[in-house]
Amino acid sequence: MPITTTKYIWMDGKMVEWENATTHILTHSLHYGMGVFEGIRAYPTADGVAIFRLRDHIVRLLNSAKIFMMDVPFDVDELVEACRDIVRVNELDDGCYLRPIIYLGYGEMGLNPLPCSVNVAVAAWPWGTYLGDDGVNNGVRMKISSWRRHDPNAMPTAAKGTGMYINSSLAKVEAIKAGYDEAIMLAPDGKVAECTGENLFIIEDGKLTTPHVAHAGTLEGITQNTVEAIARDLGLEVTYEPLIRTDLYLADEAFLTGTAAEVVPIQSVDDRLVGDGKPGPHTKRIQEAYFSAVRGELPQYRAWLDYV
Ligand code: PPE
Repeated sequence: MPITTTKYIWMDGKMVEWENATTHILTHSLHYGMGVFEGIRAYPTADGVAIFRLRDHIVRLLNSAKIFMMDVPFDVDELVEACRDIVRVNELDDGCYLRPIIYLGYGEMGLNPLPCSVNVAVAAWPWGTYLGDDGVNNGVRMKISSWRRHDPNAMPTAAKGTGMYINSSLAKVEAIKAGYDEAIMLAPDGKVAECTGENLFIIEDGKLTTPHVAHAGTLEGITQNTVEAIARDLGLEVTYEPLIRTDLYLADEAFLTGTAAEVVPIQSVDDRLVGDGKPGPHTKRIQEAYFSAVRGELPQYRAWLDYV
């Protein structure tokens, strides 16, 4: 998806003009893929633009860095402030997507990352619906990928590491080339894990089920956690259980969750319609509540908003 440029990008504590926010070709992370990042959204609210679950994202970012043994020269509070600043200076009052990234910089080559400089940047730009407006309204067509999700002992799936997304991109390309919207990846043991950049839920008899990080090597989604809270508040049961592919084919409803994607109904999996192929009633209620919560319209979720 093309990027809409803004004025500034925060780099190592300074506001740098968008076109000057560049790095050297021998930047370590570019060669070996060891970087960590986050995707965060800010939404317009009645009280001004607010960043959704900002602190939770920054904590996950620093946890990812900890897993990779990156010594980050900024703490949670400083990075939270950097995110607020980047929305403010770019006057992104209608909302935006934020992309903090921690990467290993220029000056060292070779596979030992420990001597490398650790650099941090935060960009923000307006970003529309990730899987298209039609997907949000009518659902997306999914294909189970022939690419397995990472084994957590080969790649630490709890970390949102830049190089780990080769796996996601391979699955995404396979799905798109085959005429689908998005891929579902299975864990090495064949259980359902997640999508290329989203977690997923199924609903059966009004009960939600989603795979857990510990049994499927998924990323622990912040949107997944938000939806869990919303669904419980709507009186629905939520469990973290292993799923196999036919659970997806036979579910009453299914949807995926992610910061970029938000809440998107699943229309079909491997050409089997989920339910009647239309967004189901529980999915619609959850999706509506999610869109209201992020926009500050539901007081019970307002503590998740970080007003800029
Ligand atoms: N799994 C993966 C693999 C993943 O990348 C994401 C976020 C999720 C689950 C959902 O996590 P959360 O955003 O906390 O609910 N994917 C980010 C990157 C998307 C991109 O194209 O880049 C995102 O949604 O921002």
